[in-house]
Amino acid sequence: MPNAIHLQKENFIEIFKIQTEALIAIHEFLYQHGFLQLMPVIVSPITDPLCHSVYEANIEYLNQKLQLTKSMALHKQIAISALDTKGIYIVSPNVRLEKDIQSDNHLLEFSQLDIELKGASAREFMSFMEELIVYTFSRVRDRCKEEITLLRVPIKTPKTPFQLYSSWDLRSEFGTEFGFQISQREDNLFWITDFEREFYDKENESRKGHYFNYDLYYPEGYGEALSGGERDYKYDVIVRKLEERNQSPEDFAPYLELAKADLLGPSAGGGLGIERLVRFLTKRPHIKEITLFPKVPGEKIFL
Ligand code: ASN
Repeated sequence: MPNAIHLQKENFIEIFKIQTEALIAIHEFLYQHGFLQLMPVIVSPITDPLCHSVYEANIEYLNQKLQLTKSMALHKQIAISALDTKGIYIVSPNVRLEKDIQSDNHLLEFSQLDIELKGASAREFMSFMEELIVYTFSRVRDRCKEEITLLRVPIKTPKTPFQLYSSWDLRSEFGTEFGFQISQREDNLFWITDFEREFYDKENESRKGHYFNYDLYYPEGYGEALSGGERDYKYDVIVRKLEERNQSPEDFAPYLELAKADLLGPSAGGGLGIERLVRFLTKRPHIKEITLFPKVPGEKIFL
């Protein structure tokens, strides 16, 4: 009965205590910085197109096609543009029906801490996240002493500023699996910048094909922690980038309507995977070890 055995595994209490303290620390930090928390969007006519293909997760309501949220990237850009506030965040459930990923770091259903900072540059967002990570790690270390001892997972405070790498340099050094390779080599969190991906990440106007975006990585082989970017928000630029990616403007009609009415503005943001954060803090070999109801790509779902 392997399914039942999963629920009886030891250490869930320590893992969830660490998760609880990490989330409290994140809320504290964002509250101290004047951020507002919004509630998640679960279904909408639009969602993040992602930069890799997954099975569609759609439902229909009154003849309208609605998609389950893959990430709130578009909604949080719309929200920060609509609200007169410096920053927003959401603890947001995402569904991504992965096709053929072989990975210890992916779940079909997970939560991310989505953050968006009004008028920020990529660099400003990255520094802000470094502070948030250091605050969270230190609080968890102070408040979870017993759990850390029991799990034998000492928590080091990361050194800032985190090292910066360009995806172009790493690709030529390590090949396409560069993220995983370099994560194994490093011993502190680090950034990889400048990926060619979703249309909403801001392109460098003076260096076509280069982007003001970033992924945050954990060291010791734990892989990707966050992905995000500064945003493009001008209607003509967005339409051109959709065309370049062979994506249909109709699939993003309400978003384009807002862009056309000049209701999108400059911002930068990102999504930090909660399960990945807890996995790194508790040093579990597989991400499924930190959830009671895991949905692992390629495996039948029990609960
Ligand atoms: N790319 C999204 C963002 O920029 C996050 C994600 O998970 N796709 O916030």
